[in-house]
Amino acid sequence: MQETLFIIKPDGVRRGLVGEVLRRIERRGFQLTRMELRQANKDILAQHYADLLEKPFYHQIETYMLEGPIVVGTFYGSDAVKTWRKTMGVTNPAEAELGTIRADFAQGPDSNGDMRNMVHGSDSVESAQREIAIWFGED
Ligand SMILES: Nc1nc2c(ncn2[C@@H]2O[C@H](COP(=O)(O)OP(=O)(O)OP(=O)(O)O)[C@@H](O)[C@H]2O)c(=O)[nH]1
Ligand SMILES: [Mg+2]
Repeated sequence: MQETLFIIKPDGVRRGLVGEVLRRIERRGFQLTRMELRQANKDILAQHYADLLEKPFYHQIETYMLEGPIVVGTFYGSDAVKTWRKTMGVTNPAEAELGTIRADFAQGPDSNGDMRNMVHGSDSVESAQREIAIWFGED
């Protein structure tokens, strides 16, 4: 059993797709353990995306994630980290497999390389623990 962190990014909230994402988590049998609607800020994003700070596209991530409120939450269940990554699909929505959230709902990349891939999921159990501490202030 594992716990993972998910984010419904600003486009998902704005487009009214929160329920759609939560439905996929819940019907899979995962148990929601934390959830908040909140506005990110530059500081928390720099912690969350620490490994991408030096990338040339970091400012695009920042702009995207600050466009509006996000839903940040955690859920618990069998193989939660990997199962959620598979449910989301790969980073680039244009390459994501049909049936994944990113293929079915997300947009991009556009001519600027901007991707609105709508959801986030921790990429390992260690990342999940690190990210839960960042967003929910727990060890
Ligand atoms: N513009 C642009 N954005 C990128 C690129 N690569 C990644 N990103 C953005 O940066 C975010 C984090 O990148 P990664 O951690 O490598 O991808 P990921 O794990 O599938 O996505 P997250 O769940 O958001 O962490 C992605 O979700 C994209 O929004 C890129 O080449 N160009
Ligand atoms: Mg990532």
